[in-house]
Amino acid sequence: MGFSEAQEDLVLNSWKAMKKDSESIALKFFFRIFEIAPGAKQMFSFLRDAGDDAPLEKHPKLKAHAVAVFVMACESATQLRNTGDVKVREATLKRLGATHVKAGVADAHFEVVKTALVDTIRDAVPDMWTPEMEAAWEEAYDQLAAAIKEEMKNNA
Ligand code: HEM
Ligand code: ISQ
Repeated sequence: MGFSEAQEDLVLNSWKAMKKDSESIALKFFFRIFEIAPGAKQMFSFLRDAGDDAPLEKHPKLKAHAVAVFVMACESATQLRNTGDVKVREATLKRLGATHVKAGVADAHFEVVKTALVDTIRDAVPDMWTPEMEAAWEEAYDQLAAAIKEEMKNNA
């Protein structure tokens, strides 16, 4: 499937609308992942190290990582529209492959994170939300996930 300029716009415009609330959106994204897959919490070293009752919103890495997922999906949308392919910068991809292998992330987790991402966006911009917007985010995410999974295989 080709990725059109209209699809890129759907992704970029909704992210633009969410950006000012990226702090609370990052938290919601995280909580949604743990609602769907409670066991995933154990994989995040910065949560383990902090102890069970440390408030999640105090974790500096949490917001940065969550926002990075959104930003990378946006970059993926732009690349898909421009070239029909997703190329993550090699150094970044190597790091992501290594981090995720080390954390014990499996293929099924990528579906969990995709659902959490889509749920979070739908909640954040309900007035903009359309099936076309959902499909555009899913395609951008899937292509990005495929690049990371491929690198994870090389790392295993
Ligand atoms: C760490 C992005 C999928 C779990 C990270 C980091 C980024 C990131 C940017 C920060 C560390 C680094 O840069 O190496 C992404 C993207 C994904 C994705 C773009 C999909 C397209 C997943 C999935 C899981 C997951 C499916 C499983 C639930 C983790 C964990 C860490 C991490 C456990 C390490 C946190 C730590 O212990 O420091 N991810 N991720 N990620 N991610 Fe993901
Ligand atoms: C890291 N990888 C995937 C999803 C995430 C969501 C929130 C914070 C960090 C993450």
